[in-house]
Amino acid sequence: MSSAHTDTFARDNLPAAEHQPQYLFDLPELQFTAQLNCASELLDRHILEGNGSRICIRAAGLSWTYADLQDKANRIANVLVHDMGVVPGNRVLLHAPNSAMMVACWFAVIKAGAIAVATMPLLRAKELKSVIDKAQIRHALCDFYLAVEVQSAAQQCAALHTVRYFNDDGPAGLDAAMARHSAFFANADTASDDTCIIAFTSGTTGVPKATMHFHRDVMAICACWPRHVLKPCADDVFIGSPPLAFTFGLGGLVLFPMSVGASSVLLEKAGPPQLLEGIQAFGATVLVTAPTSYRALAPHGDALRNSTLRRCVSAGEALPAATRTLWREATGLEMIDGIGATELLHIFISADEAHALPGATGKVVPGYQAQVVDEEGNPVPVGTVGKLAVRGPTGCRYLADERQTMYVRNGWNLTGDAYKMDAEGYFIYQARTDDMIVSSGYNIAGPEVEEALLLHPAVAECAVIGAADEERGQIVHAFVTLRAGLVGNDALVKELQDFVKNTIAPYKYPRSITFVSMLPRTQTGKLQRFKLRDLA
Ligand code: 3UK
Repeated sequence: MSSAHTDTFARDNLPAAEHQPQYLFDLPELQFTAQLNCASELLDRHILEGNGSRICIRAAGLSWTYADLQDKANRIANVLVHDMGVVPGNRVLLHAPNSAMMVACWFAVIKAGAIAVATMPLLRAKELKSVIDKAQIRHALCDFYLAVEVQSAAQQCAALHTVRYFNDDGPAGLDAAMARHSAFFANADTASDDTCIIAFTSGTTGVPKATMHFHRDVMAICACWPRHVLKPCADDVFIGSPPLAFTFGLGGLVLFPMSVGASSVLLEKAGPPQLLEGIQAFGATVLVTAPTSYRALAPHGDALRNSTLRRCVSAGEALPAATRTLWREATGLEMIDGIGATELLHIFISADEAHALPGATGKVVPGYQAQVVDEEGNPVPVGTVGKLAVRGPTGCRYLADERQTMYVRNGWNLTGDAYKMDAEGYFIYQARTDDMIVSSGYNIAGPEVEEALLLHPAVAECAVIGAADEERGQIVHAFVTLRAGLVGNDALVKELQDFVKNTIAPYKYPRSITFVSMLPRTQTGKLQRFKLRDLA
């Protein structure tokens, strides 16, 4: 295996071999060649196989074939190498909403053997600066529409010296530079273990961690969950909400559709109204979004029931059984839940429609192994709550970060989730390990109380946390948003409390309930429980 990286930053900052997880490559589809550039596999291959005229990306007023995307990506790769001085191994910042140009830039970076560092479009200069400093970034490709924050970050980061904007009509813009360059580009001959993406975790607290993923990792995630669970075909039309800077979005909206020659609809804004409109306008067949988005879309079930939609993927947060039922009753469609993590790149426990078990995430995805362990890392008996441990072809490699030894223990990735496994091998989510509520000595998982509350017709959304309490250590405190037209009062508090007591073990009921108009969430759709803890 010979690395193409003349800039050895990524390799120099990998965790020591003994701190990396154990990797599994047992499946025949996980046999990778020593030299591998994932852009050749996901993009150029389709043109070589005669499928260049198939649609690859669609967006409002835009339709690119695979050949179109290759043309753009090759031109941008030439701009990167010849105008901007990018060499293999350099990190390139990508900052844009989900769009066709964002995807072209991503492939250009990969083709050049550089490392794509995609960032959420809502990041402010201060947050961009921490990404730029941590990944030591000198080059950036950004949407002109986000130029203000990027320029302000660039002023504070001396190292960032070349920034090109797309959607900038001026002579210095990326589009003008692309026109001056050839549409041919010979991809860098990267090693399968050359890093090609650095993904920042969307952690709800603390300093963001940078995870490093190789060309082979990108191909490995395409060979595992989509191939064995989602089973997409070339005629599928993907649509969804997660940003491409979130690996849930990168996989679900770019890598997986392209791995089978399908197409993807990219929406710059992807709230429930835009998703609904997009599904209808583009004839989408696969929807990729988070549980809250399914709850918000459910009232439009009739429109969706008669649409082209056939598969619905939920990840990022636990899918409450009540949401699964709501969606099935509204649309006639069973959901595909899956737990993934930035550290493992994508989904490793999931179940297809036929194997879905309400309240469970699913079974381990072929290619991965998972177990529930105790504090010492020993497997616990079936039905016992413990820490989720996973290993497979992908795994955690933090860039120069002491937290590596917390995430990887004895070769297993510890995701920070409390789970139990049943006798059939279904994994049942409890809570984040640090979110378990301990009240009067009882362990209570907030999501279980949330599940119960969601079954009540007045509840639109809810979040349950442990609030400090002198007598009991912690008490169960629920934040509830009500369905349109309803008002919260003491009578409703009492009604919800009684409802929970009648649904699950009474000691788990929320002793305190606050009605709120909305719940705090990250840009990846995750509940920010720490913000609620501060409130409580
Ligand atoms: C939680 C889930 C229960 C869980 C992600 C799909 O979410 C992704 O990555 P992040 O690094 O967060 C990882 C953590 O999120 N989680 C995600 N999915 C589920 N909990 N059920 C689920 N279905 O705490 C996990 O440890 O932001 C998801 C694909 C790629 C991803 N990066």
